[in-house]
Amino acid sequence: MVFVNNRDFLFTPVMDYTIPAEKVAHVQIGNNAEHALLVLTKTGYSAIPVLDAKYHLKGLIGIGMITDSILGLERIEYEQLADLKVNTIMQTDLPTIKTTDRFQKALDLLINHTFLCVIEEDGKFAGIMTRREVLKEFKKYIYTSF
Ligand code: 4BW
Repeated sequence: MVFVNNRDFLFTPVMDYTIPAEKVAHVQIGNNAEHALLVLTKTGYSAIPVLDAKYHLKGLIGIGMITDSILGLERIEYEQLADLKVNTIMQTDLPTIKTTDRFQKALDLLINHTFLCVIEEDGKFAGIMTRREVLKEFKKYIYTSF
């Protein structure tokens, strides 16, 4: 991507920076917490999207949410993992951006969130935009502009 030396990049489409859905680790809403913990541990990510069978975004699940849900009074109750469904412990109030949004909106949100889920007009999950991808673009911009 080539930027001129002005603020044009703020208005570029978010899809230019989006990791496509097929490359994003996710779990299904009906999965149990044990499966989610397995995916999180194997991929090394601290949080990943939760999708339904039609690939619509439903929430986010993270290691902290899982641990918190099985925290007993004196110990972590691992035996509960198999019976807990992802939809009962996931985070549902999450910021999202649309495929038609501009970079500037995502940039503002990425200050407080490590990644943003990108959705199509009908709610279908299109991918994620991460701080890493944005920093990589900024680096390219700075190195080629000054
Ligand atoms: O497996 C990894 N590969 C790479 N290349 N980098 C990783 C990996 N795991 C972590 N990282 C790095 C990235 O720089 O650590 C940062 C924090 O990871 P996180 O949050 O706490 O697991 C990563 O920063 P990022 O690329 O800007 O990603 C921000 C967040 O986006 C991650 C994770 O929650 C989510 N994420 C990123 N790529 C993902 C993903 N979730 C699912 N699938 C993916 N492909």
